[in-house]
Amino acid sequence: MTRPTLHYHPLSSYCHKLLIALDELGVEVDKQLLNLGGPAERAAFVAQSPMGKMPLLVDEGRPVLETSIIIEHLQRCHAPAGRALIPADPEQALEVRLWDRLFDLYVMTPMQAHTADLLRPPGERDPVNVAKAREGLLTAYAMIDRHLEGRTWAAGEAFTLADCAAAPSLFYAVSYVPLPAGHGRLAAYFERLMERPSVARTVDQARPFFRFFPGRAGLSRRFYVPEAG
Ligand SMILES: N[C@@H](CCC(=O)N[C@@H](CS)C(=O)NCC(=O)O)C(=O)O
Repeated sequence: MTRPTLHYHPLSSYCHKLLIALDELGVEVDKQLLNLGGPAERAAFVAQSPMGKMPLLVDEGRPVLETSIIIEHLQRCHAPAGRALIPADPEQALEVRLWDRLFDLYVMTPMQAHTADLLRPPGERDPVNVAKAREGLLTAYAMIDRHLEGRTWAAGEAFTLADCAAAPSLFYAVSYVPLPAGHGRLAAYFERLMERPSVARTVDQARPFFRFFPGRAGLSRRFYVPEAG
């Protein structure tokens, strides 16, 4: 079986979700850094990922899209026996998929809205949309903090797909909207995520690129130290 190829960027939050999963599953891929600034590379990429979204996995010549689907595919077709991020039990699997969706939709999406706003020219910023994204994040933080009562990881005692989604979404989200006081369970969960070796390695591979992250001013100094001058 040939190794799949991963088209990615070291800074991208959804690519982080997949890098964490690859590490947890013990699956090797050939990594290709995407440079979407080049028209030829962009055209080749969009031919396989029509919405222009990364990461893209190509397995045996077939594009596999959407991080949650890619991770499930890797678990099914490439992970060694005993390595899993989606449990076999259907009820537990539903809980994992639910929290994967909640992190993608209600943490990642408003986090990305903050980034998108910063990428606009100053005259075209949309403070109403940013305020809405901020409110959305605060609502999500409260929901997650309540849910974590009695849980180590997002779906219970095992690290799963849901935690792969949680780590990068929260990592970047708190650079825009810090965790409010009073969300002790969420704050402790965030620290557990950052200490997880697969997550720490994913953050490490991004460190040289954080100076290009539009929200870098909000990143904790333990992850990014602004250059002097
Ligand atoms: N639902 C997609 C989201 C992927 C996504 O939003 N990727 C971002 C990078 S973090 C992207 O490709 N953005 C480029 C663009 O929107 O032009 C997934 O799970 O793979």
